[in-house]
Amino acid sequence: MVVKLEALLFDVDGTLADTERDGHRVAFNRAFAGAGLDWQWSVALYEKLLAVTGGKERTLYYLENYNTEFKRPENLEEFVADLHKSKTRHYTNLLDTGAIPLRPGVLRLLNEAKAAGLRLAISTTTTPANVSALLKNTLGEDGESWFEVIAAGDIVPAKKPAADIYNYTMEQMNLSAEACIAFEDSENGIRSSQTAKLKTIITVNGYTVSHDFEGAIIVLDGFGEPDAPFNVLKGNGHNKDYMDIELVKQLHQQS
Ligand code: XBP
Ligand code: MG
Repeated sequence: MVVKLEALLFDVDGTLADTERDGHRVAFNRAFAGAGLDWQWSVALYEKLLAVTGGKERTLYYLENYNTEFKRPENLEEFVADLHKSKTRHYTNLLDTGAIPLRPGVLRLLNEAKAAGLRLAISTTTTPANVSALLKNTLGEDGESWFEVIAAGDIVPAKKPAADIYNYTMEQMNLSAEACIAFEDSENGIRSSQTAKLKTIITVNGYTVSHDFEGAIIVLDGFGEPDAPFNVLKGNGHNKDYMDIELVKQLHQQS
């Protein structure tokens, strides 16, 4: 017997909002320029860098693989941490201008979930300040209160694809994986949610469309809206045109 669905666990970057190309990437470049560095992360290079989650981890990965010429300061970790603090300021400032909206269908789905009495949480590798800024600028000043748990960033030692952030979220909510469903957009994301034994709904974006989503219960090109249907890339859409709570429940019941 399938356990009743109690909670929806959301990834942020790429899932709730398309933040990477025009948000995080731009903020990294502004931080680099501000620090007098000539590093430029193009749209194409950033796709490769997204192999690693976490901004500090991604910067180190860049230096190790794409900028080996750079003369590293002795205190590299501290240098990267300072750079990343500046990146976070640029990113949250960018969000404060309203530059990044929620993906179509997200607001409707969150409202439906609340009305249906489902519990909501966030499980992300991004920095907590980034989540606050996104939720405030899209849902309103009380945006964070829509979510019972906001698990983010360095709160767990190992970022996605490790399962830690999802396990942490479920522990906080005192829920088993069977009672939850995860929403993700990337391969690192689904590896994390699947290792935590969560059924996972995927909505892809430009950066993740060719990722491997083996084991996802469904892969969609978006959440869809009544006047803008989604396309099912893999799985059974149960004759629906857009993601609503009925479909979420149907997908959760699927074995
Ligand atoms: C998101 C990330 C984050 C952001 C940047 O991955 O990898 O690193 O790109 O955020 P996911 P920070 O959507 O799988 O959680 O710079 O704050 O780390
Ligand atoms: Mg993501």
